[in-house]
Amino acid sequence: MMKILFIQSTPLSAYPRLRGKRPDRTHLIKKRRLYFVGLAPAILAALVPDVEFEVCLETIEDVNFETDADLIAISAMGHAVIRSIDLAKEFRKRGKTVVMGGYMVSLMPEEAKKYCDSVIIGDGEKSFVRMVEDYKQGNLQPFYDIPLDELTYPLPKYELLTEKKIGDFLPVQAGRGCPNSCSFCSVYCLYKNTYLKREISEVVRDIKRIKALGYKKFLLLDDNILSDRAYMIALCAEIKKLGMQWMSQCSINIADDEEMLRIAYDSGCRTLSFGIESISQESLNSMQKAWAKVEDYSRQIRKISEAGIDVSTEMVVGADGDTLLSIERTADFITENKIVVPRFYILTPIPGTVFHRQMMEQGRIVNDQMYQYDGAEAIFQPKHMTPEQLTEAYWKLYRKVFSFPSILKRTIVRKDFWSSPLKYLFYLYVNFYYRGQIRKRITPNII
Ligand code: B12
Ligand code: SF4
Repeated sequence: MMKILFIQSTPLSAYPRLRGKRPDRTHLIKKRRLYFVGLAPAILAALVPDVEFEVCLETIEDVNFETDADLIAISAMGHAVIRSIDLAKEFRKRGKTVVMGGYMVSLMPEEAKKYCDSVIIGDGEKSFVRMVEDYKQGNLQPFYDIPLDELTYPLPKYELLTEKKIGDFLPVQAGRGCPNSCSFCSVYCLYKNTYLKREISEVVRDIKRIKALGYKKFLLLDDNILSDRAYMIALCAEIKKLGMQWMSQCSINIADDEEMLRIAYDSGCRTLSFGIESISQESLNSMQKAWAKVEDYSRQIRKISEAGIDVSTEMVVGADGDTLLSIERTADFITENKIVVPRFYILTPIPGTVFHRQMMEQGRIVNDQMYQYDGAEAIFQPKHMTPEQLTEAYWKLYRKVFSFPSILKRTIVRKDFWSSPLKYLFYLYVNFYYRGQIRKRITPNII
């Protein structure tokens, strides 16, 4: 029987553990537990049931270079691609056939192909099956890019994930893509404005399986579950029957749709993450995100919280409207709005995105070593500061948001603490965990 080893590589930390040393990017980020796991290996394994499929999540497991697998399949997210390339080189040195896929290599297939035998561009559902067939026939092609006209796949092999040290929830996906066009976004870059959604019965099948495996929660991995309102309403109606809790991400405009908020909560939605990006409207406008309104943020966050759904946020610093002062004030915004799990990145022009093209055209890229683009260091010339000032302002912001006073105000010193003490104590734990990451200058998003 043919055997595939699938590896989800881990990123390299930009900074060594000891403070004060120069960044060296040789330190693999390792964790005892990976709370959020991706769905790609479970789907790919299900697509080729006649193949033995082994999964290595490198953040929590070591790669077995002595494997007897015939084919090494490596996935790459963002800057972890540099580790994927190192792995590809090492396996090829050992005489293995290596294929790569995932978001990052889909944005830079020609570059990725230099290091492996074959690259899958975009969705893998059709391409991967063809690739495995071709491999068996000794006819592997350099690139596979078979677009999907509908999104459908067999029941993911969740057992490949449940045996690992992961969180108390499993991933499900209802759709891919997003109708918005934010200039920095890899999702927009791959899917443009399309939204591929699965049959609701198929999504429900997966959730039922998760429930049967003993889980009470799931993570809906969609980029924006609000992409199709009617679909979301119909999906929530089915999810509600299953009595599970779930979390996901969507655009903050859900706050202005009371009916949708109620339906989501009733179906078990308890946490939503929002890419609110910036407290500068000028910055939002510069990112093709003018539909988001800073003046509405506080009210919207309150509305969502009042509906019983916890708010987590993702923000970027360094866009054209940002100043050193606005970045500093972002910390106050987070504390005042009691965001329980805030995350930040330095705005980064990922090759392939509209923002990258803009920065190239304007001659503002100051570091063209794309493998260093980890969202924790400025690599372009911001409008109102130097790149070095931006990097420093970013870490200062993180330190302030994860200072003891801010952590306490956002988690346990709040009026609604006694409504759900265990939940807020859990958030307190997550905040302390993040604080530890920040002290090592690791962007705290890999848990
Ligand atoms: C879950 C998730 C995580 C988890 C899990 C990571 C893990 N180690 O398993 C956490 C939260 C830890 C995480 C961390 C990071 N993530 Co992440 N993550 C996701 C998320 C939300 C879902 C991934 C998923 O399962 N999707 C569903 C599956 C089915 O889709 P898929 O992964 O694209 O896989 C399909 C195809 O791409 C293809 N495929 C994928 N891999 C491979 C490999 C081979 C060999 C083949 C043949 C095919 C193939 O087949 C699949 C079926 O079609 C995506 C957003 C998204 N919607 O996908 C972001 C996303 C992939 N992450 C992203 C980033 C940037 C990161 C970080 C680098 C963030 C950071 N700055 O630190 C880190 C890197 C961590 C790492 N180990 O590499 C970006 C990637 C952008 C880019 N240009 O690459 C995304 C797209 C988010 C975004 N909107 O920007 N992430
Ligand atoms: S709303 Fe989110 S997923 Fe959609 S294009 Fe903007 S950043 Fe990307």
